[in-house]
Amino acid sequence: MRLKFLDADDEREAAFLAAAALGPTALLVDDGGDGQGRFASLLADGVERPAAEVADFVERSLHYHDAPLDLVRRVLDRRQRQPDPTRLLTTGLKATLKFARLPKANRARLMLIGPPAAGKTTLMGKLVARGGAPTAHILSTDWDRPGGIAQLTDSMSVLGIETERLDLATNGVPPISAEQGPLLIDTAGVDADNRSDFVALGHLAQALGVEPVLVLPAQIDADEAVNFTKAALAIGTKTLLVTRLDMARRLTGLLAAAHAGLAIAGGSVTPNFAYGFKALSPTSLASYLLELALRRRPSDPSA
Ligand SMILES: Nc1nc2c(ncn2[C@@H]2O[C@H](COP(=O)(O)OP(=O)(O)OP(=O)(O)O)[C@@H](O)[C@H]2O)c(=O)[nH]1
Ligand SMILES: [Mg+2]
Repeated sequence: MRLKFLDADDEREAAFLAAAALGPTALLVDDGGDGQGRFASLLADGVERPAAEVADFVERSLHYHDAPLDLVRRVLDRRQRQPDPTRLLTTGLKATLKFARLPKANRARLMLIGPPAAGKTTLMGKLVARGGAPTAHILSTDWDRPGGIAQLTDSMSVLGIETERLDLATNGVPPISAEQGPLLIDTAGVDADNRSDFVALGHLAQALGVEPVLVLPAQIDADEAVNFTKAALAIGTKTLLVTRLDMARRLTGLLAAAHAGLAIAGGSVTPNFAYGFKALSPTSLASYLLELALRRRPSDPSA
């Protein structure tokens, strides 16, 4: 038996870390052709499985997440070379999707954009709380909607940070240089079909010298995710953050958005304001995808 110690602030974070670090704990074996599959032999360290069995498990897992077919095909192209599911999926994801790292906390100049209730404001707190960085400048465009900025100011004031209003309608934006510390901007939710809102955010990001980052909730469906991705790419967004990873049973939207061109940087795994941001690498994402597929419930139509 192997023991691994993980450092987490709550159970949601611990559950995510365990799934992302350990990967699938069982192997799906032949089900006698009834299409249901069943779990049997535990994956023992160092035990190699036939390539076809490994590929079958990875393929079923990707279909469980409704992964784009092109992604499934390209992952499975590597089937002969990888002895276990996590490695096959990791190398496949690495070759097929883009991954990125957020800039270090003390150098971050980011603007979070995305659909209403994506988790942008909650993520602001997680980013501010990263790694003992100098106090960030916090701006928000979400101040004319009842309660919009209040959620941010209340939480930021607990961290001793003042939130400034940013008016999207005016052309003048406060110049905040890199020497003045990190700069994080929260924005009001946008509709992917309303491209002028996206364009306005793009201009603002350029004027302030910040990188727009698309925030999507993990439960978003593939079509919506691709719509948002296209609108975000059109204003120069390169990076994707995914929230509510602790609540999603399938990562359909994440895979669709990444397949459409955004680089996966990480996600959020708790509703807590001050912690629970996790970077996602090909390995941790592969482990998490396989683990979720294994956890599927018998009531799932595709189980
Ligand atoms: N379980 C869980 N809940 C989350 C996570 N991130 C955000 N939430 C919850 O999702 C809801 C929406 O979060 P907000 O941060 O207000 O989302 P927003 O994008 O700022 O929303 P608008 O400003 O209204 O567009 C809140 O109830 C959060 O507590 C997460 O990672 N896990
Ligand atoms: Mg908000």
